[in-house]
Amino acid sequence: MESRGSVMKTRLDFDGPGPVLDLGGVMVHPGWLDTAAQAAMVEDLRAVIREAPLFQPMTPRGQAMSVRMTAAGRYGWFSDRSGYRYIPAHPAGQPWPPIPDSVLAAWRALVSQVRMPDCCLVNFYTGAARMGLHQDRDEADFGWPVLSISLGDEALFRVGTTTRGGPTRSLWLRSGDVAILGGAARLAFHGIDRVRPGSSALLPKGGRINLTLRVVD
Ligand code: MD6
Ligand code: FE
Repeated sequence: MESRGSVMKTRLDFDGPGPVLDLGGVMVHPGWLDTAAQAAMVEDLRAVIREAPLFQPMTPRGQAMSVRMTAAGRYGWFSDRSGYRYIPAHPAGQPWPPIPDSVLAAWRALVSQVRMPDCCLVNFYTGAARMGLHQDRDEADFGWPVLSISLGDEALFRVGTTTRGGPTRSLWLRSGDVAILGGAARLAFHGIDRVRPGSSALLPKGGRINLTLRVVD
């Protein structure tokens, strides 16, 4: 049993695609996207953000989240004083743009060629942003995994069990890594403790983008 808060060291000198890492049932594919694929995806995401600008959600308790967000697909995830939920349009009113094919390709390769995700949540982290431990449980069917893609600066990803307060393990996610929360780990608590500013050259102004693809309803 790993001690609480241990950081996996095995992948620190790892570069490029290779074996899948199992972080408490969360499957991590290091370097699944090569640099060219990452750059192409960022271009597609720039178009998404032009149509659906990043916004800063409020938690139900009324605090601004440190991560800025937007979305693509039939639904986007949203939070305000009324709670967490999926909404069919950007808060400014326009429909969410379609999920780029470059992003869907990862889902097709790793999850399903039949059922496409309903939502691609786009999270943008500056150096100070973090994401507290949470479960992704606003979707109707936990039989579908959540697929996550990391782009830009490295981030310390913490994964626990399905019970709050259980033991956790951590891993630095790098640009191009893909993580899948599925099966018994679908409802695992997880979060981002911090990002490492300047650790990637992918985004000219720095920062980190995390995409999560979900089947919503
Ligand atoms: C992040 N990720 O990597 C936060 N959720 O910035 C998530 O919250 C997440 O990585 C569901 C599935 C995979 C994830
Ligand atoms: Fe999550």
